[in-house]
Amino acid sequence: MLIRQANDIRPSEITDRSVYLRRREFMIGAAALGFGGAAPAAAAGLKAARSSFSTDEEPTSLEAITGYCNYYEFGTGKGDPAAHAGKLTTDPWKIKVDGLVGKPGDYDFDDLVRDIDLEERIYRLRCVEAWSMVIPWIGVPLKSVLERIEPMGSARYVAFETLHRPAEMRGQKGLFQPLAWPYVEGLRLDEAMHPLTLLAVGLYGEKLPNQNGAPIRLVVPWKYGFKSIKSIVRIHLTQTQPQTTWNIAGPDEYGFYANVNPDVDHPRWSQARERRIGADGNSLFASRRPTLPFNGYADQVAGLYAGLDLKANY
Ligand SMILES: Nc1nc2c(c(=O)[nH]1)N[C@H]1C(S)=C(S)[C@@H](COP(=O)(O)O)O[C@H]1N2
Ligand SMILES: [Mo]
Repeated sequence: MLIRQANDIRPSEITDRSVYLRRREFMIGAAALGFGGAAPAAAAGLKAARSSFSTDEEPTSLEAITGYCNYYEFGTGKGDPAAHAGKLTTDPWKIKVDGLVGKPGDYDFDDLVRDIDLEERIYRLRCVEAWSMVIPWIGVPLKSVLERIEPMGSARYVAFETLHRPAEMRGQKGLFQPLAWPYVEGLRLDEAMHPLTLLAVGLYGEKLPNQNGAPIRLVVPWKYGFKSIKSIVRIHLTQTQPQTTWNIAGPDEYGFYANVNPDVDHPRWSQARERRIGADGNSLFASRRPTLPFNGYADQVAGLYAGLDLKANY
């Protein structure tokens, strides 16, 4: 088993994270003073100022973020993505943009994000399986990419697709397929345009590791993790609500909205509490922290759902 138990994080890793956070602050301070690129420790990484949307909670270790993953294209085990995603070719990487947009096309992924300032966003991530992490993403607001491709007035939803490439994604080979491929997800256009919605290209100051969705993935911090689709190859604007992979797999268990909601239990387990990986212990009896409505982002996003029955629209 490659994955160490979450409760055996070494003190040195905690120090690493504190150093990382101070380094980031130094960089941002330096950038403000006009020394942007001069911060030596940051020279190899992605340059990004930390967004004020960031939480000040302790980030989960890089080791846990990259070692404990859900990415079923590489297998259903938490360690499978770390073990097998290295195989994936992420350069070149094309993204098909189609549907109700003024600027459709097959884009090189860098062209879609070019000249948009990278930001660091430290977000909570709450998986529907009742565990959570804090991840220092680097990315761009999805809104700025959507504006670039010019959604038409008739567009109501944004649909996303992950790569289907069985030759490099071993979870897509063989008789037993846990999900229908390609993995697909979607958002209402207003959710997609919300300032918290991110297209991530990195984490912990470096390019995204393959197991976390290289080269580009969605991050929607107030929704269950499965909405945050990895390794995007298609962005499609539509008038009708798109199908989503986990809803196809279990319509009673996984809705289109999938807003984090401690008051709506999964049919097979409670969503009232969660286990913070690396912080809450790993045993069955370890303490769980309360799950917050909209994963703690209610102030920013609850207004998107005014008048919507959140129990019916889970
Ligand atoms: N293409 C694809 N995207 C995916 C998944 C997946 O299996 N395939 N898993 C989802 C789930 S369930 C979660 S919790 C998050 C996990 O992201 P992380 O492994 O980077 O923490 O990715 C989401 N995006
Ligand atoms: Mo998840």
